[in-house]
Amino acid sequence: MKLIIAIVQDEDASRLVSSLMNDGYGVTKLATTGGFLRAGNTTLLVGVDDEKFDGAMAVIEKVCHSRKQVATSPSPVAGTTGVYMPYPIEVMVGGATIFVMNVEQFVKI
Ligand code: 2BA
Repeated sequence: MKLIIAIVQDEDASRLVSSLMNDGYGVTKLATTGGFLRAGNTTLLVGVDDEKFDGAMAVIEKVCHSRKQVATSPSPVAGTTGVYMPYPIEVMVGGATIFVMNVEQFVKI
């Protein structure tokens, strides 16, 4: 058995949960925040039997899209003023950031 930890954009999360559930996967949804953008994203925990792993990954790949987002970054100190001026930078986020772990034990009591 494997545990898929998938960090996805909020825009994709609802459809992804529905698609996984419809295909018979168990899903836990967590509200999370990205360290770089400091913006909300969604982390899904999906425990899957080995033979269903590829199917789950295919669903994630199908549903999650990459998008441009604008982050604000501080500029170098402007001249002699000592003032940092924020300026926008564009980053490409997603489709999904995925960690896969082997599950030693799965217990439901
Ligand atoms: P954030 O940390 O908010 O990052 C959002 C996007 O900003 C990233 O998209 C990437 O395109 C860009 N980015 C992140 N760190 C950067 C940096 N130091 N310099 C320049 N650009 C940077 P994704 O790579 O698709 O990541 C989406 C979200 O997945 C991340 O949101 C974070 O919540 C999570 N994530 C990504 N890599 C991770 C990792 N190694 N460990 C834990 N979480 C991770």
